[in-house]
Amino acid sequence: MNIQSITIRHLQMDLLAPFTTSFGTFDSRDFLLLEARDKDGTVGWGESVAFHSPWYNEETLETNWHMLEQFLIPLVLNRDIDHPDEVNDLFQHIRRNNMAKSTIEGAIWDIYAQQTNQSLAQALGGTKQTIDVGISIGIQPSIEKLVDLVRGYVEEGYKRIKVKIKPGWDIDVMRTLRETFPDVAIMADANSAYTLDDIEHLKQLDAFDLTMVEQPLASDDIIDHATLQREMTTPICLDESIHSLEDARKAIALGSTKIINIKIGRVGGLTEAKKIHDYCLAHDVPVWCGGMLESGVGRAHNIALTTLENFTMPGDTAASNRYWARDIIDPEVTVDNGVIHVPDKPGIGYEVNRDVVERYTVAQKTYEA
Ligand code: OSB
Ligand code: MG
Repeated sequence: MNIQSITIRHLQMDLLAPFTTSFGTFDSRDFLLLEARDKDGTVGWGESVAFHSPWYNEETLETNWHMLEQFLIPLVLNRDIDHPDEVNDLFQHIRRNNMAKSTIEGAIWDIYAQQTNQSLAQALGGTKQTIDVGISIGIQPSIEKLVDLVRGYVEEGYKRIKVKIKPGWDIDVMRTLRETFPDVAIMADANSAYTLDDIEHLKQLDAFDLTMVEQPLASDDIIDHATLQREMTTPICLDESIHSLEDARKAIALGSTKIINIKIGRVGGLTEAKKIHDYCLAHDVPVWCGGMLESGVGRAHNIALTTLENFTMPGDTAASNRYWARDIIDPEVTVDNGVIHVPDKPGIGYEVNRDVVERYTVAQKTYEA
């Protein structure tokens, strides 16, 4: 591969319904879409999952654009690259900015898969033809509204229900859900809304047979989570705290996490995501693929990654129509009785619809070799 041009687009897409977490509400999604063109004309796509504001982590759409323009694109343009794993090495001396790195690395994986005539899933070493998916539901105005939503998604076939929690929207909510849906796999995601002072409070969750509780404590913590895990029977799953294989190794060694949520952007790309997957497989730690309210491009990357064997728990990669009136890919992602059929076409396996992309684009810039 030898990348000759890269176009960054800023897209703005309305969400069909607001999505509320313990750190804020999203009404629409602003993100960067990256298009890379190889010297042989092959085009690959990547998506930055950074949000408009630094709520989930320190990156934003603007910091990603800055990192891409000033540092990452110059490292990649006009350089001979044999395998996408090399991109991870090329970026190694730049600290963090993982979502920015992942944007470009994902596009190069897409090109590599097409040029070797494989689906992205195959290129990554994935074997599954279908993947199990769950759904993540934001904080609602009332428990009744939440119960209605959960009922609808259970009827649609989603294999696991994840509910956002925060102080004041937690124990009663989870109790009601468990009583209403005794046999459904249910979990809670706190997005770092608690501290160790809440240990006695959080322990009440143990009564509801939850599959796991995701990131209850600080986004940069792996010590207090180990303390909490010793006190709780519900497995803790880290999301925000894991940025690399090294983080995963340390968190597992400390007993801070029994399950890992892998997000491609948060860990700096597919190569690092696969390393974490492989390490967890060797250490009997199940993983699942998290979501960042992605458009079709990021969603396609998530689907491909989830075909690796240790993704044994349903992820957050729901159908396009759970988020968007019209996704930017053809076909849109559909969920059939809780599973997504993995495309077998070369690359990400979905066609980016340039007319739709155009409609959502508010800014763009091209960088040539
Ligand atoms: O913590 O997993 C999270 C959405 C925005 C920010 C953080 C998270 C989420 C989700 C939604 O849970 C997952 C999705 O449906 O894409
Ligand atoms: Mg999470």
